[in-house]
Amino acid sequence: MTHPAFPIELSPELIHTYVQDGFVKTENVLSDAELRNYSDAVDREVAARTASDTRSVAEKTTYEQSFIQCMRLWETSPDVRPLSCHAGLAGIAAQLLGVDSVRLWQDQALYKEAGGRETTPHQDETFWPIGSAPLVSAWIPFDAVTVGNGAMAYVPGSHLAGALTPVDITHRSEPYDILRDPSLANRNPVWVELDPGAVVWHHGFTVHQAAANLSNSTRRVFTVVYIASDATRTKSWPCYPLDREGLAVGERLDGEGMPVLWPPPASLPDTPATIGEGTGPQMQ
Ligand SMILES: O=C(O)CCC(=O)C(=O)O
Repeated sequence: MTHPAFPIELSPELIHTYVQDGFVKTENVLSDAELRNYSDAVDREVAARTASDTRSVAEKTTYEQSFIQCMRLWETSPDVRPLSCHAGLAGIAAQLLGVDSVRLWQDQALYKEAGGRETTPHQDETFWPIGSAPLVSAWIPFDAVTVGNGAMAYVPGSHLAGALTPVDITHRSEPYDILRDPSLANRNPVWVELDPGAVVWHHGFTVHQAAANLSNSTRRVFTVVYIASDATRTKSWPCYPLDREGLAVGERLDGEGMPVLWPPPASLPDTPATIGEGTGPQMQ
């Protein structure tokens, strides 16, 4: 089988860093023009979806104080779709996961408002009924991020521990203190500051958190989560993207809400016929 050339080819050293640490930074992935176009498009979509919410940060729930979360923007915004389906990003995801093909698991805006609280340390993949399928997140800031305005921190090698106790990042119940999990052997999270255009990638089981936003402006971040195309549903518990496609336990992830993004499709995927509940805040 022949594969298309990757638009952005990673060095073996970068891939090794990801395999070893469970996270890696890639510089200069998006040009200034792309950042401008995509951030304008995401800003517009977030503004449209949150127009009726006039609450201050202090009036929001603990979860909402971490970020404004809008999901599946590619489904409602043709202007965001080229970012969610970006061949360069999807090709990087395939290289990091070491697979021939990846599909979209989800995209979302995570806008941490000025004064927003930290994001509680957690693992992502324990939230979803997909077992330990190869899964990687691209965390794409539109502006420079520092520890002072909401940068992420990752526990190196924590992905190798596999699924730990899920953390209730909504704070509806007391969240598990995952940083104290014995399998992490008191390893400390490493903060990653980024220039615009850079992207940081993390494995589905990497323990990560984000700092509070102590600055005067919103930390604007977009994330795209990729999963190996042959992943299957492993549990029956409710999960919007899988339930929408009517997928039973054991079935392969497939359907118009989870398009294959690498190898790149001939044209951008169409808007799914069913855009329903899944666009607002959810555990991520
Ligand atoms: O941006 C944040 O505050 C948290 C992001 C996160 O947890 C993720 O992308 O998995």
